[in-house]
Amino acid sequence: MKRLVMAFMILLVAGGVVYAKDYEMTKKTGDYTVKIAIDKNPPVTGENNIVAEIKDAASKNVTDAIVVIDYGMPAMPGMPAMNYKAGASLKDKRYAATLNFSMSGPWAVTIKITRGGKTQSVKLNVDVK
Ligand SMILES: [Cu+2]
Repeated sequence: MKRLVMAFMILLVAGGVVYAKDYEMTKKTGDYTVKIAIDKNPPVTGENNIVAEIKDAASKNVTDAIVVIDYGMPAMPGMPAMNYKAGASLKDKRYAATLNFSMSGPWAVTIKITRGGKTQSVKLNVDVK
């Protein structure tokens, strides 16, 4: 029996390696808690799908916001600063967008949440492979 439990645990661990988890993080801005997930871990050059779940102070899903994601890279030798914008659309109570990283390296991603005429944002730094 002990051996069976052991084998099952090994399977679980091995399975975890095969099915790598999303790139996930939780950030706060004002009353909002924003849970962010990117479907590539690590994020890669090209298209990456990002979803942001926004909850208010009462832990209720925010579904009436306008969410825009700004992402870019500061200027570097031989490359001017790059800045892109992606509008997010609501899917399953989460805001979804596709980010297209044109090169590897450090990218700054800002999620802007506008609701009731007020904009709040969360920032994250993504190391693109
Ligand atoms: Cu660059």
